[in-house]
Order: sequence, then structure tokens, then C-alpha cells
Amino acid sequence: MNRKPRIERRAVPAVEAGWPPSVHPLLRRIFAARGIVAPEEVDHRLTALLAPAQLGGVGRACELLGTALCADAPIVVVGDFDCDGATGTAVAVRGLCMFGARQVEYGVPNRFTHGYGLSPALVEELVARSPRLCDGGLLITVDNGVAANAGVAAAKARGLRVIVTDHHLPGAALPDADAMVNPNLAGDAFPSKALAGVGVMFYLLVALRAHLRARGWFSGRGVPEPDLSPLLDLVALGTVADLVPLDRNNRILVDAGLKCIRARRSCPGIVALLDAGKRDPARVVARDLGFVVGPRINAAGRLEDIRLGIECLLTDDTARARQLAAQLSAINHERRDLQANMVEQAQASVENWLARHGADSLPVGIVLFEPEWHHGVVGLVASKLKERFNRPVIACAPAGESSDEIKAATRWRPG
Ligand SMILES: [Mn+2]
Repeated sequence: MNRKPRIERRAVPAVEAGWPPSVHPLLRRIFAARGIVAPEEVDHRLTALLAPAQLGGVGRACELLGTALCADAPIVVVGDFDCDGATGTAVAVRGLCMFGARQVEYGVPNRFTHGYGLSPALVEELVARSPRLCDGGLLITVDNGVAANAGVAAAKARGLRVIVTDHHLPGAALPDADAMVNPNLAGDAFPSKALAGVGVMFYLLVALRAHLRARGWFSGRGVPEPDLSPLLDLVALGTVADLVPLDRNNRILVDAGLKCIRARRSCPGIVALLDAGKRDPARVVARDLGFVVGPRINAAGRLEDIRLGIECLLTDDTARARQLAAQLSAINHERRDLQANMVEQAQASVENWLARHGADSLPVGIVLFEPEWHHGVVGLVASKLKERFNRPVIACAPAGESSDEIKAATRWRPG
């Protein structure tokens, strides 16, 4: 850290011809530096969105969902405790209800009691709560599941059909789900690998609408096909908050979602969270989703229960949305204070090390632990320390008051 940083110029790709004269050459160069070399890449109309057909597993997943809808079978959505998982859960529940599903519920793991993802313990809780799930019910994951081999096996042993939707990279062995939708599975032909978990779920709903149309679902019941575009505010929020690369397809989704919010066609929860952060929904930009709305949802999963965040995104009652947004903001303040204290302690201990061992003594990696730290926030601490000291960082905290285990977060990838 005491060596002078070497600043290198990034190679800027050549700017393609074909830009209209209205686009200033400097702007073309800025686009090129960000990997946008052709004019069509700044066309963010929804019609330019990649089609769902190439996303592997959607056909099978739509058949299972279509069958469940026809049989009026219970469906449970299993999300995750971060903003991508929360928005994905809200998109799934809202979307399936738009299609006429009458028995949709959701379950999310609690960071403190279950840990990440669909686990056998969570399956047992879900079926204890809704025993009818065991009788031809359908479980659908969002933003998790690609590594939930034991959880999927437990759900299937209980008689559920399981659809895994995820965007995380697969491990060596995949779970034995009835259908799997994930652009990052080996051999998947979907051209964008940057979809967030919420984006994968949105794509599945788009495909389901076409599937149900072909099945005569809408004409047979005399109901109009639902317009799925009102879900794009949630898709934009989860995509920005999950920090997935904003490739062209994601930019189209985010742009459309921001326009929904600006036009006041957003769910009351997002509007209430923007209000709580003193942002005008009519002028919302992606940064507001990343720095105002996202952290408030994430704080619930870090310190309390992500269900507060999901309820805020699911309610259509403005007063209830405001009340939940106020609660989420209070939790986020608490998170900020905790984080500031922990980062301060962490920096002090590294600086203490440097003072004792010399300014050039920083080791190749940093591992930190304090017995009073909160494990919901260690990831944020590790990120800050990695930025500050330019080293891979592992930050650890006790897993719980009554436990001998610790939980750790690692940050080591550049950027
Ligand atoms: Mn995610």
C-alpha cells in the first residue's frame, strides 16, 4: 500500500462507424471504453430484449407450472435473504397470482437459523406450515438452489415437484430438480450470463405466459393475458442491488424498470423506500436503487428477517408500505452504525499491525475476527478492507451467542 500505485491506460476499443451525428464523438469514446461499440447497444427498448427460448429448462419448468396452475396445486416460492432474492420472490408471487394461481406462498431462509439457500430444515418448516404441499405441491426456488442438493432431495422425498431457478455458478454435482433454469449452467445457450436471480424469474414468467397461451389457458378461462411489465421495477431493483454486470440485456431491464417507477407505475413499497431515502420517484436513477432502496431491503436480511423486505415489496397498500419502509430504514440505520464501528475496529487492527511490523509488512491476505462482531455485516467489512488495503480479506464473527462456530465472508476478487 505504500508503493506508488501504477496507473495504466486501459486499451479503448475502436469506435464503430454507424453512430448518428447526434452522438458526440466524446460520448462514442466513453461508450467504447465501457465496451459499448455499436449504436444498437444503446437501444434500450424492451423489444430488443433477448428472447426466453434459449434459456435452458424453461420449457420443462413451464410445463410443471402450467400443470400446477391447471390443478390449482399449492406453490411455494423459496427465495433468499438478500435484495435479489427478495425482489425475485416478490416477482414470482406477484407474477403467479397474475396468472391466476390461488395458492401461492413463499418461504425464505433466515440467515441466523437456517443459513443460505434451500435446506432440508427449511423444507420441513414449509411442509409443517402447509401440509398440503406434500400432496402434489410445487416448490420453486429463486436466486438460490443450484447448490441445494440436500434441500431439493428433501423436498422431493416429501412429494413436492421442484423447479430450481438461479443464476449462481453450478458446483460439481447438480441437484436432482424436476427442472432447472439458470443461464450459467454448462451448455446453456442463453447469450447473457449476467441475469440476476430476479431476472431469471422474470424470464420464466415471460415464457410461462407464452406456454399458457399455447395451452389455451387464457381463452379457456376468458381472462386477459397479464401485462408483466409492471414487475420490471422489481427486476430493476434486484438487478442493480445484486451488482451483476449491466450488459445490454440487463440495461434494457433496468431502464424499463426505472421508467415504470418514474411514471408512478411502481409497487408502493419501492415508492415508500425512495420516499424514506428522500428521493423523488419521478427522477429515480439506478444509483438510487443501489444506494437507497437496495440497502434498506438488504438490512432486513442482515440483521432481522428478510420477510419484512418482501412484505414491503408485495403489499399493494400504501399505508402498510410506508410503515414497513420506516421499519426497514430504522434497521438500515442500525446496520450502518454497526458497520461503521466494525470497519473502524478492523482498520485499527490492521494499522496496529503495520505500526508494529513496519509499513511494508502487510501480508498477502488479511483475516480478521472480533468476538463482538455481527455476522450479518462481515461481508460489508471485508469489502471495505479489501478496497482500503488492496488485499484479499476474510472477516469473521461468531455465528450466534450460543454457538462455538464462526461465520466468515471473503472478498478477494478485484473490483
Ligand atoms: Mn443473486
